[in-house]
Amino acid sequence: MSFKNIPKEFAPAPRGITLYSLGTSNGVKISIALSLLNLPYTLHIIDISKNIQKEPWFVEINPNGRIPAILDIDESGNVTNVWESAAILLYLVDKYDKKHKISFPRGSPEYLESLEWLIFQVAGVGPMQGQAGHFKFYAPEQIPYGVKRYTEETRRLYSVLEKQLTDNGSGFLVGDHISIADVATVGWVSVSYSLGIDLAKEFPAVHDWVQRVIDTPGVYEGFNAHGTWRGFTQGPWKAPQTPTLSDQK
Ligand SMILES: N[C@@H](CCC(=O)N[C@@H](CS)C(=O)NCC(=O)O)C(=O)O
Repeated sequence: MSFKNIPKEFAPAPRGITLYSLGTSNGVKISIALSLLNLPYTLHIIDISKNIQKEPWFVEINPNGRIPAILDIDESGNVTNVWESAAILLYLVDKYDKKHKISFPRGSPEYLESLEWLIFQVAGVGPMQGQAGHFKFYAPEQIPYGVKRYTEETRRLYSVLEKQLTDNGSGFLVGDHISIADVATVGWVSVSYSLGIDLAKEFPAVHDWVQRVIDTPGVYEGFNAHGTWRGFTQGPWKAPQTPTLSDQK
């Protein structure tokens, strides 16, 4: 693919990673991972309310016409195009996380576990919570059954997270440190207040985990890369008390 049709204002940087995204629960996954890995990147905000993601040039980058997507251009000008948030996270750690800061070595039990929780997010938490939000806020007619079904299914999935966090005991979903499993999930769980889910009361381990992930240096910046994350302005989350990446610079 030549990507010749990309409009000038959305042109990728000549070298390195260009991220096409927005501050949504799927969008922040990638900016958080890039921030945790301390990788420089060029960001193009895609305004999905204007359907930029459905324009032909964007559909060449993501055939599904959704954010996020990346282009990564190497020294020789070879372009790697990745779309679907979990595929992007896996690509980033495979290529740039040699020290396993947010991943685990291939072949280890934690590697497999992190895949399981990553896929649990993209196949479970994201779609179910997304539908709950759709029925509650965007459906042209109010269908109480739809709101109830998807909100209750979101709660059920959170109970699975609650058990995993309690059983794992490290404070993170997998192994002894933050990983792409946490990164993929936190953007969704951190806005669950809008569905009327009271994490502190209903899922205390999940509640504490969200704040712990936010407090991990780099995460706060990643959340805010596209503008202040609504979880910080409307939700119960606090800016980290511990030094953040930008404080350290
Ligand atoms: N499974 C996809 C979901 C991506 C997705 O649903 N993105 C939303 C924003 S959070 C989007 O682009 N919506 C606009 C649209 O559907 O046209 C992923 O994980 O990357």
